[in-house]
Amino acid sequence: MAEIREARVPDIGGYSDVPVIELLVAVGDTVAKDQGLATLESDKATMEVPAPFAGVIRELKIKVGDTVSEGAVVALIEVAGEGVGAPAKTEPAAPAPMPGHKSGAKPEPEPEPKPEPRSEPKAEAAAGPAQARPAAAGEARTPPVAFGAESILPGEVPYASPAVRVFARELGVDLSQVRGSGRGGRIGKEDVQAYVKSVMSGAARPAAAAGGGGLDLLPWPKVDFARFGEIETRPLSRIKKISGANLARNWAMIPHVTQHDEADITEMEAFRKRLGEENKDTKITPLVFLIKAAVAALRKFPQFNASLDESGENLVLKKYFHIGIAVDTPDGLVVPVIRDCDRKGLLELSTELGEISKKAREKKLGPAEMSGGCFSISSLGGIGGTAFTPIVNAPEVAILGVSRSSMKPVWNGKEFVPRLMLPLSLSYDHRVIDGADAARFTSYLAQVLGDLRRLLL
Ligand code: CAO
Repeated sequence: MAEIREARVPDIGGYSDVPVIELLVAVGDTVAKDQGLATLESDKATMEVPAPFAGVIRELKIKVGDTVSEGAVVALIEVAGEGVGAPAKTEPAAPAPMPGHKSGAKPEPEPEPKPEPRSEPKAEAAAGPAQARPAAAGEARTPPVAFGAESILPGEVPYASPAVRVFARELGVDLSQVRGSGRGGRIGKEDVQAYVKSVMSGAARPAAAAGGGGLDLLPWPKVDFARFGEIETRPLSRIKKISGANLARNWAMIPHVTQHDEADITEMEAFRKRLGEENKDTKITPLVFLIKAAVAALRKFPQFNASLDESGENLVLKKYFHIGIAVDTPDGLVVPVIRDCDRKGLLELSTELGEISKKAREKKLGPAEMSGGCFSISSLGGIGGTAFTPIVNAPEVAILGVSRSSMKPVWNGKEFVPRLMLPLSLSYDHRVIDGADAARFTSYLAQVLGDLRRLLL
């Protein structure tokens, strides 16, 4: 006989009486450990209640519209094959408050957008009342936070709940153009829908288009691809949807320039190989050397370790060195952050890099592990290529792209000698960084990578 256990609301950061806005499972569903059971939403944050253990949902103790606090029973879960005949046990979910995103100056990682029933048009489906969604067995719902999810750009932050923000983003609506009908101008889903309807009917044009100062873009081409041959339609992954929206905004709003350079890493590679032989249990790739070199360059050029504040008029300079690493996962790009890289050695960084890459690919990264970055590195060196133009991960002001090193003939003043050259591509926000500074930054990076003793300076 199986055992029935209670799943309770975990520590949700001191919030109480938080409304349930969505049930993510239904009675009879099989859930995996950590799979989301319900979404709670306060004024400031959206949180998901994870299943503390795997099993089958036997009873839901809450419904949409209820308010709950820490310790409230969310569901009774039948845990297969355990504790035959044992009485119902109480087990709070792991203390893993889910990411919310705040409507204030420091947005946090994004919550998972609500899935849409296929038969309905997107706007209607996403706006409809919260409803239980049958969960696929074993579906991992650890909320990945995509590239730039904690971004904040200069300008006013519209007053809207996290769910409304997710809804608006799904529809590509810029909330700053929507008039809120709620108390104090709060924007609700109905306001977003009304805005979309008015734009679709031609009654309103996005302010940016109307004023001529924004992106007055043509509508996306509507093509019946099936007319030209066989096709298959696949929905984008959730990570891709979220990161896509962030990348599109960053690309459109940040005046990007990419500075290309090369570093002679012949000596560095010899050292890396020696280090690898001495530390066979740790995989040491060129990336950790790049992290250390980036820290040295950020120290020397502090305007790169900075963000524009909300007004867009001040630069916030950071005294810490948290480096985001773009990790390619089967579902899309995520950017976990390695903290305090200035205080860590190559071996420690290698271990941490291995751990976060593994966690990223297993969708196990928590929101805290993806926030607070100062500068990002996107390495395609393990794959190939000679250069690329990475997109700045707002509100950071620069990102370093790394391509594959190759042997090249280099003129040493007397003759050509074979040297291992590493291509570097630094994209930067030209509002903050001048081209000359970017060239100094990459030259310095190349110097450090060319002679690691400079890290001691
Ligand atoms: N030149 C030559 N070889 C390189 C290299 C470079 N610049 N960088 C890494 N390599 C080698 C490594 O040494 C390793 O070799 P061995 O297997 O012989 O030891 C191999 O390539 C594979 O490295 P890796 O990719 O597993 O490890 P990494 O530390 O270089 O990178 C990570 C880790 C997580 C960043 C990487 O796996 C990844 O996900 N990269 C993709 C990031 C991405 O998608 N960026 C694009 C974003 S912009 O749209």
